[in-house]
Amino acid sequence: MDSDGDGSDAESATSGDEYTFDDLSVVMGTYNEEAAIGTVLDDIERVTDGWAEVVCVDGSSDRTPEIADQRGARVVRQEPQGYGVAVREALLAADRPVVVTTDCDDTYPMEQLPEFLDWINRGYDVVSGDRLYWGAEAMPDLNRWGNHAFAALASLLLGERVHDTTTGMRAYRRDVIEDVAWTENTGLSAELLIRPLARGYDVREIPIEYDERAGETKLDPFTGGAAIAKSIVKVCLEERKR
Ligand SMILES: Nc1nc2c(ncn2[C@@H]2O[C@H](COP(=O)(O)OP(=O)(O)OP(=O)(O)O)[C@@H](O)[C@H]2O)c(=O)[nH]1
Ligand SMILES: [Mg+2]
Repeated sequence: MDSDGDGSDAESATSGDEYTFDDLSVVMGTYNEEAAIGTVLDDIERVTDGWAEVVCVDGSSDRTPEIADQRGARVVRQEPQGYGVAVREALLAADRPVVVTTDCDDTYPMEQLPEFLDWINRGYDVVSGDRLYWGAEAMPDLNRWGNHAFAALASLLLGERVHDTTTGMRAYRRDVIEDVAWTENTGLSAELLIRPLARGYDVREIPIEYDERAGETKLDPFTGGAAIAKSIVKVCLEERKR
């Protein structure tokens, strides 16, 4: 992976026309996020001048889907079955050649969408937002320690240093999404980084800002953390056997 700033791995791979916001889908799982969804969708609209497609896979019992629909997002209804089930569906529902994931909780910087697109245009297949680079002070301590531990575990098993395995904000070329069979639920975010890296795709981590969450968390840090650790070990071992 390249995160040293010179872009040496992938820059030469760029060819043809560059992707614009017209080529971008921003996708998310949404589960009772009425405190945040208006701001998140307004930010995407403002930053991309209304050009990006937005897909919300929604399991809410509050007004989240109505707010999303009013703001022009494509809303796919789904029984709540966990983070990964929703985000996988959202990734596969996206129509455009570049797909960015986010959480719908106003933690991730939509202002950095142009940077993500820029790194894809430089030839990277996956661009991963590293929340820990700037310290992630807004993150609860337990989550921050857990996220450092997940990154250490994944780095050890992959034989390559990764810094934030559980970030919710990444950009992917559509081919990557379509070429891999995704299996994890709570651990999907880690899987979405590990399998492309293990298969030789060009992956780059970039520093991102991370804000305090609006609304209630949907993740239990203990059961969720255990599920993520298990997914990291399982996915790394599966990739070694391929
Ligand atoms: N449709 C759907 N969305 C979900 C489900 N579980 C979580 N989500 C969404 O997935 C995203 C991630 O969930 P979060 O609660 O933010 O999890 P987290 O980022 O690990 O935890 P925080 O640090 O509290 O933000 C949010 O946009 C949720 O609304 C689900 O079962 N169904
Ligand atoms: Mg979140």
